[in-house]
Amino acid sequence: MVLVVIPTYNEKDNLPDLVRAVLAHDGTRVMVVDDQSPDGTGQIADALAVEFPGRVDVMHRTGPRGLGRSYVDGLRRALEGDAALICQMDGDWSHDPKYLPAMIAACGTSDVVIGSRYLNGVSVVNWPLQRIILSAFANRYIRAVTGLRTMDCTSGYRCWRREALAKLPLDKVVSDGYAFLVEMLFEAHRRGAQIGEVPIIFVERRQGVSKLSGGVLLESCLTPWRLRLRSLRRSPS
Ligand SMILES: Nc1nc2c(ncn2[C@@H]2O[C@H](COP(=O)(O)OP(=O)(O)OP(=O)(O)O)[C@@H](O)[C@H]2O)c(=O)[nH]1
Ligand SMILES: [Mg+2]
Repeated sequence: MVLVVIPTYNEKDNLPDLVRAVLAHDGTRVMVVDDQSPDGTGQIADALAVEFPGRVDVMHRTGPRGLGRSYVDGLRRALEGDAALICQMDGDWSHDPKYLPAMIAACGTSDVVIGSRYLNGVSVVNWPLQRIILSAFANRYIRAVTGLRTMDCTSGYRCWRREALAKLPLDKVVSDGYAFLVEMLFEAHRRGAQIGEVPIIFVERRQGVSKLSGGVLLESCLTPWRLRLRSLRRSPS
């Protein structure tokens, strides 16, 4: 059984079709991790759970919201169940469920499989040029600093063998957002996990409003270099 964990915050227009598209693949289940979305996504998820008994589970988080936190809670709950494979997927259609079969198949030879935007050049639709450059740069930077060889370290579309996921110190992961994804991958790599990648075409969200800014990424990736540059410029002349 494959469990697909989908964190949501204000995805009411995306969730019903997305869940149906996931469940169209045999042997899949969905866990929605909602952070009390003001738009009522949580109730829509509950209705889907009624519509698909035993195949949709909903976690209503309370307390501080956050994507990283939601993943930690959702993946922990997922590990309590009996899924052999546990996937992570955004709820805004950027991660098309049509790639699930290829990712699931690749788990035959990898401990974790990334739905990768950067295997054949750049496969991103609807991103402004500066965001593509930023993301590509960030990935090179991450590879150089961490020793990871993965082409797309910041993709949130992933499929884990449960044993590989269970080895991660999920409760110790501190970062949120993209850094959370990199940290998870790095911890898996350190534990000897075989990391695979399957090409996907990433399409920027169809509906709704983005909640994560590229600024977060920009900041965490550029700051060390900016400081270095500044200290060079300010060296005594
Ligand atoms: N549970 C939960 N989910 C969140 C939160 N913030 C974002 N999400 C969900 O996480 C997924 C990714 O969020 P996005 O806002 O699309 O972030 P992104 O894809 O990095 O940014 P864009 O490219 O601008 O869409 C979506 O399914 C969101 O609904 C949060 O605080 N809590
Ligand atoms: Mg998105």
